[in-house]
Order: sequence, then C-alpha cells, then structure tokens
Amino acid sequence: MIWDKEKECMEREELQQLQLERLQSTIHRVYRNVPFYRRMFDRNGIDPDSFTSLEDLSKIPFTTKKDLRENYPYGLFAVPLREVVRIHTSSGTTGMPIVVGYTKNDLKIWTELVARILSSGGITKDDVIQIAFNYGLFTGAFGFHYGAEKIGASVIPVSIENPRKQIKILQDYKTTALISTPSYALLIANTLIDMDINPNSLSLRFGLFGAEPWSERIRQEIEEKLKITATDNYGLSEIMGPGVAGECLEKKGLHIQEDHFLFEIIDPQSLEPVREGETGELVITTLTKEAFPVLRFRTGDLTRFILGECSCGRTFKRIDRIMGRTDDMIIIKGMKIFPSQIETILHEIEGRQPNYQIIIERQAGVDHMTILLEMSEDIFSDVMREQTQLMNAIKDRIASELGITVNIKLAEKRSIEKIGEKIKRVIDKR
Ligand code: DLL
Repeated sequence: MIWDKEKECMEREELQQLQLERLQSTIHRVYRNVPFYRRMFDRNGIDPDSFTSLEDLSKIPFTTKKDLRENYPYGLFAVPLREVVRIHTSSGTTGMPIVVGYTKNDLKIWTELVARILSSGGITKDDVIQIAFNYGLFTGAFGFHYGAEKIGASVIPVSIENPRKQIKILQDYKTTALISTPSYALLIANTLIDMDINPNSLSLRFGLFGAEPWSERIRQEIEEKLKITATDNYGLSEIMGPGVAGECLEKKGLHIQEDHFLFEIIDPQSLEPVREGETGELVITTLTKEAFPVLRFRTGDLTRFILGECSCGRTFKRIDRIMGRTDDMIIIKGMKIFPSQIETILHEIEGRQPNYQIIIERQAGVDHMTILLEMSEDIFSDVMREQTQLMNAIKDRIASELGITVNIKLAEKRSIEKIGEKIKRVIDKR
C-alpha cells in the first residue's frame, strides 16, 4: 500500500475536528445532567463553553474508579433510567460493582465498534463464531455477540463450559473463530492435546482474545496449538466493554477507536502526560456515550503509544499490549479481583484481621489461585474436621461471591514472609 502523507494529515485534521465537536457536546451533556461533573467543573472554575481545542481537555481533573464507586449505582448516569436499555457491571474492590448503562444509541455504537474489532481480526460474514465468555453482567459475551451478528457471521453463544464441550462444538459446528480470554483458549488447546485431537481436523482459523493480560509467548503457544491466527483486543466496562481497541492482522499493537474516545497516557505519579511513545497509565474520555459518559477516566492500565503508521493502512493510532496495572487488581481467567475482596471474606469468616497471601501460578497454561492462610490458635482448631470445614466455607464464599475456585492452604503462625513490616499480599508467578 502506498502511503499518502498529505492525505493522512488531512484525515487527522478532520478527525481532530470531529473529536473536538464530540468532546464539546459530551462536556455540555455531563455538565447539564451529571451532578458529579457539574460540581467538579464549578469547583475548579471550568466553564463548559471554554473548550475550543483538544488541548483544553487537560483542564479537567481525572475521574477515578473511586469516583465511580462512590456514585453507585446510577449516580453518574447522564440520562433518565427510562432511556437506559441495558445494564452491565464491572467488578469492584468492596463487593460494590460499577454499574454501567447503555441507551439504544450506545448499544448501536458499541455493536459497530466491536464489529470493527472483529473485522480487523480477520472475521467476515462467512465465519462461525464461538463465544466462550460468560453471558451475564460481564460485557465480553454480549459485546461480541452483537458485533458478530452485525457482521453477519453465525454466532454460537456457548458461554463458559467444560472445555471438552467447547471442543465438541468446535468440531461438530465447524467453528471458524473462537472468542474468549487467552487463558481459556489455552485451556481448550491443552485439552485438545489431551484428547489427542489433531487441530488441523478443526475448521478454526481465527481467535480474538482479551479481557486479561497475555504475552507474545502465549500468543505463539495458542497459535501453534490451535493452528490459528490470534489477535489481542482491549476494553473495559467503565468505558464500554470490548471494542475500545484491537489488533489488526499485522499483530503490531492495538488500534484505538479514536473517533469515539480520546486517549491520553500519563505518568501515574506526576499525572503529567508522558513523552510520546513512553509507557504510562492509559486515560480515556468517551466522546459519544449517552448513558454513561466519562471524562479522563484513569484506567489503571499501563501501555504506550506505538509511533508510526501501521502497514495495514488503518490510520487510527495504536497502543501496545497492556503491560500491567498501576493498582493491585488481580486478573485471573478474565475475572478482576482485588485482594481487599478476599480479605473481606476471610475477615467475615474468621472474625478477625487475617494474615494471608495470594499466590497465582500457571500450570499447563491454566491459572490457579492459592490462598495461604496463617493459623491462629484461637480460631484454628487442631481438629482436622474443623479445619476442613473452615477451608470449605472460605472456598464456597469466594466461589459464590467472586466466581472463582481457589485452593486454601493453612500455614504455620507467622510463617508468611514479610518484606519490612509488610506481608506481600500477592505473589504472581505467571
Ligand atoms: O474485560 C472487557 C473485555 C471483554 C475486553 C472481552 C476484551 C474482551 P472488565 O471486566 O471491566 O472489562 O475489565 C477491564 O481488564 O482495565 C484491563 O486491566 C483488563 N483487560 C481487558 N482487556 C485486556 C487485554 C473487560 N487485551 C480490565 N490485555 C482492563 C490486558 C486487559 N488486559
């Protein structure tokens, strides 16, 4: 493809004009309809009519997860509830999720943006798509479902199932594309090997994976074991769900959907923008959201802008794969968990501040979480039966509240290693 620099500059100018107009209308909408933002503007002396260039965005303070949580459930909605046609949630630190609403128009745009991600990942209307995300409050399954239907592909809404059942469907329904977390794709790939099934006997060609961090090495492993082309896609419920950014088949970074969001990368300590191309925290402003617009939302995700044009011909900028988080959120099997959530459960069951450590390991491509719990004589009994009961109670609570199966191991008193005065709460060995 011949690269026409002049045309690209013109396109960028047009894009920036569109972004500015959309930003101005978002700012007016939130100032009019969301008391949280009106107070933020008034307190900081920001006039909603004073946004004449995209640089003016820097006048607005950041919105944090804490702000969203404090406005649970509907405090940040910019439309009356009767205009909301869908609700999803993201997990939160205190068991209090962030509730996100969508108007009809929000759903239309979400569908369109996910369709773009699918199409840049190689999907066409001829594909048979197996969606192996949980259908529910999580945005992953519904987001991809509607995007795939819009493309005209055939959608199989399997949800999370026993991997053998996924494989049976892959075989019998001649699935050509798998949508899931990368860890779940790897579980399916390893199960395929255990079952001694030749991946070439499947019709599978593409995999679009996201919702959790993964590496180039894991991509190669999945591609090799399933004989597919695997692309990475990124999103978050607070902004929309999947559809925020996604790789094209060049697999050299994720194109960001610049006509619907503004992206900034800041130093999480100084909160100043990093130099172009340096790693920092991704901050996103929505430009077209009606029900749940957010301004300068600090995602907690670390990445960098990839400089230069992409050989696929798309002119939207790219970010690198997410390299980590600024906070202590653990992502396991696509689920987002904070140590404080585990701590609350342990505290409630044990009736006192627990000493614990969370260990995350990967075995045969599957992530496991173990909670190491220090014993204290007054609570823990020597009686084996009582210990087992306690461990089961903890496991059950965690499974039902956080949706994850964990191993519990009891440890001797004061045996969990400290760094200075602090126990390192999370040891991620992946
Ligand atoms: O994970 C939305 C999604 C669904 C994205 C399906 C892609 C595919 P949440 O549950 O709110 O939403 O979690 C958002 O997950 O802030 C990142 O920390 C992490 N994350 C999402 N995609 C990626 C990715 C969905 N491709 C949080 N790589 C985000 C690394 C990711 N981390």
